[in-house]
Amino acid sequence: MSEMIFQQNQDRMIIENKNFLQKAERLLPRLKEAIVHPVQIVDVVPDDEIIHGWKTKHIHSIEKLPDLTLGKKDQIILDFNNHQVGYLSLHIKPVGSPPDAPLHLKITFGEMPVEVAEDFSTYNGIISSAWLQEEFIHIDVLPGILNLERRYSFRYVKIEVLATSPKYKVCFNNIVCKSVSSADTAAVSKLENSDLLLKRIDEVSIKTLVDCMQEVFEDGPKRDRRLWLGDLRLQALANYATVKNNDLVKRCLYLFAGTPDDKGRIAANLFIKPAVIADDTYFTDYSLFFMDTLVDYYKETKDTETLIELWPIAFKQIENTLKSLDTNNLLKGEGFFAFIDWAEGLEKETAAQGILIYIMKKALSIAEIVNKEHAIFLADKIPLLVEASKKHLWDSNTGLFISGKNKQISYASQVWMILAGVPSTVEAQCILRKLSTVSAIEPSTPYMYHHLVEAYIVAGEKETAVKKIKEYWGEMLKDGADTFWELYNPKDKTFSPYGGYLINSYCHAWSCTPTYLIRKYNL
Ligand code: RAM
Repeated sequence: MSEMIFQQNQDRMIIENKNFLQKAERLLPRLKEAIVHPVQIVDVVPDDEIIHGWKTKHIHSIEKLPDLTLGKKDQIILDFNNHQVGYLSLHIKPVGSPPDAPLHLKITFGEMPVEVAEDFSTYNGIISSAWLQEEFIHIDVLPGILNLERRYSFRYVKIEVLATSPKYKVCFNNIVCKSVSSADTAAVSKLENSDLLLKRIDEVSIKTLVDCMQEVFEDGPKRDRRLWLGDLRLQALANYATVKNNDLVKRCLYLFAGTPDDKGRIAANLFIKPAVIADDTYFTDYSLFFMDTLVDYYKETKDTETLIELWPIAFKQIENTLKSLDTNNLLKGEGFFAFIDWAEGLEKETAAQGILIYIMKKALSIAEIVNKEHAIFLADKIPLLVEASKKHLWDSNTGLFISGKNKQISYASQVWMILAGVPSTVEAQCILRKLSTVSAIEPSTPYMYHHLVEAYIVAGEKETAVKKIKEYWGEMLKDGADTFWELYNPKDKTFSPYGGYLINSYCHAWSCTPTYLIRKYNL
């Protein structure tokens, strides 16, 4: 289980920018709805060869089913054939004598077979079990229609009858899901690519993005169902390459810009209801990514007004981070708290330094348009940080970047230094080649894997980039992904930083980037 517990910052004060929040409110999207029906009844059966040890087995197709009548202790598992985000409703009729006791039901939702196979009481991890998707319901009046108020994220629905009475059973019909998303899939252009695996990866990436696009870009519709800045940055890129709902990116930028704290810091994530609330978690890397997301948004839309309005708060994140540099121009220990990846034991200083340089260069790419002094400042400062990285973080013995007191070698350090352009293209190629021959801390999320693929592209190694996408996201497909996952370690498919794979999210925004990579770089 990960030792990373997000810091609490309960003493901070939020300085709301009402104007920005109103702008965000005006950009609230209307959700598009679709009615979806289950297609078959399945069972889940153990199989050691399959991820998490469970696979589904076809029992009946829905049309061929005589009826769905269940008594006490009976259960069925419905398969909706693909991932859904939405609201379940079902009609329930009593069969037999008039119901002389309430109906007690348990309904469990699963993105993956394991969630409708294993008992949720076995989960004992560090984040709340309340995320596990199950409902216990009493129904007093029958016949009736059960409309579940909570939105769920699932492919499978298990209905268990916990109790009726000896005198009656219940019959279910009209089981439907009202699926919701704010994405406009009509805008997606056809992918001209003859590689069938890449096509399928592209398709599932888009499905992942679409299912995470709600009133904001959510990180995952099962969990955390909220707006995280690190996820937003990547979703925005996939969005530009596909559904092009650029106003949703703009809305999310204004939401973050509308809720800084008294130090000008942008929170790592926001809760949207009952009102916009900045979480008391701050990550140096995520705050910096506000600038990246803004610059990408500007480059995509040429919306100068938004750029000019949000530039000061974006630049503030750079200024805040620069205060943490030591006398050698390095980000060191105490001064910052970065996420980077969920990889256990990862030393983050070098990756964070790389992110800072990457962001400053990105800001410099358009600073002239907005603020000439900032452009001069950045142009002066960036070489100092690059030099410091080469001098103190490069290990000439191994030919790799190192991080922390123990000179740790990780993918994250190399990747972010390459993305920051610290090594030359030829050096980057050598680093990536060497990396696969040494023992290094590996990526543990599709999020870090995305950056690894980008590093190969920056190093001019397109073929390896494609190979990596196929190996990683392709393997997820083989393991049964309908949408791409939050966590995936092909060497340990039970991996969860939270203490149990039941709580992992199996439709996760930061995993949707292959569509961007394939389309943007013509892979
Ligand atoms: C988790 C979520 C989210 C991510 C943070 C750092 O809570 O998966 O996507 O941005 O971690």
